Amino acid sequence: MFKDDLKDTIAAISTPQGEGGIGIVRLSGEKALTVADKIFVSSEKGKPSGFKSHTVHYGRITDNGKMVDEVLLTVMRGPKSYTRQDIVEINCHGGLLSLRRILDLTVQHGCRLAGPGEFTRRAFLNGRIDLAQAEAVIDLIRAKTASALKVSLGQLEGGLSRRIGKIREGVMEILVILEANIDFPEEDIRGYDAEKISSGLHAAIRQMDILLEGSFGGRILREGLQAVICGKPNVGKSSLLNALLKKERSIVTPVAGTTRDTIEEAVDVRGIPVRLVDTAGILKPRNLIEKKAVKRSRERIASADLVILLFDAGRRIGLRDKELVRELKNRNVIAVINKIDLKAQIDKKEISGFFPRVVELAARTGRNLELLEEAIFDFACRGRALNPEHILLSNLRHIHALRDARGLLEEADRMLRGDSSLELITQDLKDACAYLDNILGKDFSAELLDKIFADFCIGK
Ligand SMILES: Nc1nc2c(ncn2[C@@H]2O[C@H](COP(=O)(O)OP(=O)(O)OP(=O)(O)O)[C@@H](O)[C@H]2O)c(=O)[nH]1
Ligand SMILES: [Mg+2]
Repeated sequence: MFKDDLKDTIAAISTPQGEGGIGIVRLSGEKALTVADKIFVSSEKGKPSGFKSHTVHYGRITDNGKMVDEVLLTVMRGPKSYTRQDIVEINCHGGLLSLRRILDLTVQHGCRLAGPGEFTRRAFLNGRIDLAQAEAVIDLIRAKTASALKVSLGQLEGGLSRRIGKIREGVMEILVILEANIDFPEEDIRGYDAEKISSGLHAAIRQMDILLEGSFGGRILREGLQAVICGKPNVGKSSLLNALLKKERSIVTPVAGTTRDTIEEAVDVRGIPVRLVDTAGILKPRNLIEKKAVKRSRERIASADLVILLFDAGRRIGLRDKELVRELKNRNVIAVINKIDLKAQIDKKEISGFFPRVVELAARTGRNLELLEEAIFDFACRGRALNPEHILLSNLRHIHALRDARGLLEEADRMLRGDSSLELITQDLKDACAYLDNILGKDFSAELLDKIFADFCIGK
């Protein structure tokens, strides 16, 4: 388990591994400036510990008088810095060796290597940002589309935190009234105030619902929509994957059973990040390889947000197709009739009887591909515009916590209308607040922080 020691001065390479125009070594902590004093020389008067905050200085990093690299050094004194501690950033040439040597030097002079996300963790622990904002940092780095980036920027700027804070405030106000009533039961405020309390609870629940409504889209923008292409062998699944990706990623042949393993690729469908999966055709396995291939296909189908079920326009619907239709009856399916360039044998009406959304296209030529893209986009938006400006909730941890808090408020409301004791009701409200606090990180455990920051890159 990670142990926070904010007294340590931490150091890390903050730019990606590999060659680059510039690379950055970042230090944070009370010794950042004195360590910089020991390794930085310049023609300017004074040393980093004497430099003004938020200034950049040209010079060299040296090791025992020998030059290591030519650099620009930035000084940011706490509390006006990312971590609220003194920060030094050394911009050097972006070769791995130069970066490593500078990092080594900082360690020799008293820094400790930073853990994943430890700079952001400090920003949180020192109260510059709350936990939801800290989590937005990694989402921002990982964002795959412009819309996903907008959502995480909104969270980083505190949009989600403010909304959660407001809901919490509302719940706290109710708690205060109820607790007063517990303390002074003789002044029976229950009759009249029950109305007021109930309307307060409803207002909080409504606010939660607004956030939760956007969360489907938010989660998709954050994690990507997993869409699995499936169907009988040879219907053109791999051709469709390639067409959507606009590159020859999957092997396509006229031989049934070409694809054996699942193939996953990311694609941007009108701003929606989609994780597209090509699967092996569902067939009656003739050998162990096919058995494993079909098993894998089924696993991917089971975990998909959206299933793209392919049919071959040039063939009648067969037993296997029907089997798949039955299996997928209660799932989110877009039915695709592929190979519309061929003479139609398939009964389209039968398919639209199974699934409301049917798209006809030719994967080989790309004809009508835009109709499928539209259908995927519509599914992700669920009939509403997926407007990143209105989405604040995207992280599964936040979604679960908010749902749990909502459940407790509903229960409290039910109890209020019955004759449950006020103690029980207030306990529910307190627990609901605890869930909300958990989102913002007002109450946290080292384990939770470890779990969240383990996903971060070192140096962030
Ligand atoms: N006429 C026509 N043929 C197509 C179309 N799309 C794919 N095909 C052909 O159908 C054959 C099978 O295509 P694949 O994409 O390999 O089919 P698959 O569903 O991935 O097949 P398996 O991996 O074996 O399950 C190939 O010969 C493709 O060129 C289309 O729109 N029209
Ligand atoms: Mg294939």
